[in-house]
Amino acid sequence: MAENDEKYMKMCFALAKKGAGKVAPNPLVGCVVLDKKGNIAAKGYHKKYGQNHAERDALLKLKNNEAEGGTLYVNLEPCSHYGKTPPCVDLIIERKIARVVIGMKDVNPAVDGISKLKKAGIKVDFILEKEAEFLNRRFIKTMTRKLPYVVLKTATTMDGKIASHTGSSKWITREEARKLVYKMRKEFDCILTSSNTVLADNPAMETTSNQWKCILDKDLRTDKTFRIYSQGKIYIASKENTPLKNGKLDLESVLRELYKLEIYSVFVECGGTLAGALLKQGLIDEVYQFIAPKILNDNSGLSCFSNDKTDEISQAKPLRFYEIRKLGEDVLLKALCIK
Ligand code: AOF
Ligand code: ZN
Repeated sequence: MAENDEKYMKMCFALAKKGAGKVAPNPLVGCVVLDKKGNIAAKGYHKKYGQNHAERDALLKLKNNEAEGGTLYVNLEPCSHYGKTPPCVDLIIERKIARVVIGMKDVNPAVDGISKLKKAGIKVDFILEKEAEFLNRRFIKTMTRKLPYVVLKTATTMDGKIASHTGSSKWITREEARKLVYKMRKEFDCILTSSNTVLADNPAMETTSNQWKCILDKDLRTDKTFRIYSQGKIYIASKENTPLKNGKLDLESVLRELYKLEIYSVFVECGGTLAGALLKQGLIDEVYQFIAPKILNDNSGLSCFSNDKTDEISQAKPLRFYEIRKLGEDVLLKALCIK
C-alpha cells in the first residue's frame, strides 16, 4: 500500500508542476483519485491562479459516484474555507471518498481540512512530506512571511571570484550557462539588481514586458539611458521611497514593497556587496551558482559574497545542494539556504 501511496503522490507532484508559473502566489497542487478497486478514476491539477483547486478539477471529472469508497491523493491538505472557490473537503465528502493521502499540511491559517475530513469519518494519511514541502517552498515562504521568494544567481571562477581587481568580468561562464540564465529569469516575477551593477556593467537583463526589474539605487545614480531601462516594468528603490538602515536601503523593506506589488519571486543578479548583505540578513532563499573551470588567483579580485568579515568557519552560512548540473564546460549548483 505504502509503495502505491508513493507512486500516486509522485504522480500528484508531476501534475502539480504543470501549473508552474501560472498559479503564484497559490500553491502547486496535483490530485489523483482511485476507485475502490484501486484503478485511477480521475486526475487533476491547479491550472491557474483563482481557478479550481486540484481536488475539484479531478472530482468534477467523475460522472457518478464511481470513486465511492476510493482514495484521493493530493500533495497539499485539502482546503476547508470559502476563497475564490468553495471548500474542497465538502466535495471530497460528497463524493464519498474513504481515504485521503496528503503530502503536506497547508500553512494557510484559513485552512483546517484534515480535522474536517476526519470528522466525516475519512481516513487521513501522510506521505512524502519533505518532498511536498520542497515542491511548494515558494508558497510556504510567501504565505508565512509575506515576502517574495528570493533566488540569488552568481557566476564565479572556482575560487569564487566574479571579477579581477581591475573590474574585468566578461566572461566568466560560457554561452550555454548565460543562455540558461535568460530562461531562468522567466521563472520569476522580478529581477533585482543594484545601481553598482548597472553603472559597472550596463546589463540589459532582458525579461518579458510583464516582468518587473527592481534597481536598488539609493542616491538615484542611474537614469533611463542605461540598457536595463529599455524594457520591463521598473521599480527603483531609493532613499526617497525606502527607509534606511545604517545609512543603506533597508533590504527587507524593499522586499516588502515588492510583495505589495504582487511580486512573489525575485531573481537577484548583483555584485558581492549586495549579495553579502542579503545573505547576512537572511533574505536569500536559494543560491544558483554557475562555476567556470577557471581559477583567477587574484587576492584583490571581487568575491561573489563580500559584505562582511567572518571569523569562524562555524559562522559560515549553511546551505543544502539540491541540484548539480554540468552545462558544457561549466557547472551549475543550486542550493537552499538553511535558516
Ligand atoms: C490553490 N490550488 O489546488 C489548492 C489550494 O483563493 P482560493 O480559493 O483559490 O484559495 C487559495 C488557498 O487554497 C491556498 O492558499 C491554499 O491554502 C488552498 N489550497 N489552493 O490555489 C489548489 N488545493
Ligand atoms: Zn481547495
